Amino acid sequence: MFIPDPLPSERDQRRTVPSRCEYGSSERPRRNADDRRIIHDFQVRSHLRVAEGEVQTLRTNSCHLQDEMEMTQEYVSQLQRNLSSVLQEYRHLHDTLIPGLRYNQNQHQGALQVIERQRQQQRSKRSKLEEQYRNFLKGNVLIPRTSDLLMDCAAADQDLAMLCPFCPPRWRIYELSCYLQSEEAQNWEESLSWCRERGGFLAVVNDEEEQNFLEGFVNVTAWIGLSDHHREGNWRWVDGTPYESTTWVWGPEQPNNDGDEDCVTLSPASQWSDEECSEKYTSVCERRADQLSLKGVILSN
Ligand SMILES: [Ca+2]
Ligand SMILES: [Ca+2]
Ligand SMILES: [Ca+2]
Repeated sequence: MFIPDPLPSERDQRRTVPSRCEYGSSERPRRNADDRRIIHDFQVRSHLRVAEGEVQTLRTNSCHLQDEMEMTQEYVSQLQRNLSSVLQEYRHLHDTLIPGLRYNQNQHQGALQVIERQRQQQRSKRSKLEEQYRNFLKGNVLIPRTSDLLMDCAAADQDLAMLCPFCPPRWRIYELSCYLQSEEAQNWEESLSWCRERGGFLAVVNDEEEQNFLEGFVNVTAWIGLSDHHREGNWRWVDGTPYESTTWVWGPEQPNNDGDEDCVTLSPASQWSDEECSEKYTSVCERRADQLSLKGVILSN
């Protein structure tokens, strides 16, 4: 029986799968190479698995980072909203509350000033009440100095006796004298009598202060109590006051005895002039003020 040779291809195929026993000593290197390739492939696959794991880890981390970034952005947005709200509240406080507080502060300061004034007034009242109480304990009577009659009162001595100068009706008080100007014009002798009839004398100018008062007191030219009709150039005051002891307030070029001028006048805001005694002028009279003694009285302002 004929058995044909297998086709080369089949033979080769058969050789590709040799039995373990078919390997000769010459095929051992090929086997080592295959082993290395297998080992290499195994190592590559292992590295690939590790790499795939690392890639997966990176993906996971990347995802977490993205989540954290989104949370951070949301947090930043929340902070911005909070900051905007705070700024809005600050503007509201600055525009409304702070001016209101300043207004209230000014109101309070004004109220404090009023209270301080009232406090000072109360202290003053208390001081006066304490003074009144001390005077009450001493047996003194306190009278307010509200009447014109009491305006010139002054304590006379240490016993607190109060002397109050006063004038008759229509007379004007100045220091401790009273003054009255007539309405009718008369000669000097008639004026002298007119004043005596009223308890006074033609005014005697004792000093510059009295002269200043009289210049403001008279409203028209008036006789005063000075003359040299007894002897030319020998001036005498009607009350006996020495002429040399008083202030001389002659006007310009006076006295000039023009003709026969022996009596003296005083004019508003002006000085003395000698005139003829027969001329007619008003009279300015003077008298000492009466004085009322008030013992045990203290005047309060
Ligand atoms: Ca006088
Ligand atoms: Ca004369
Ligand atoms: Ca004259």
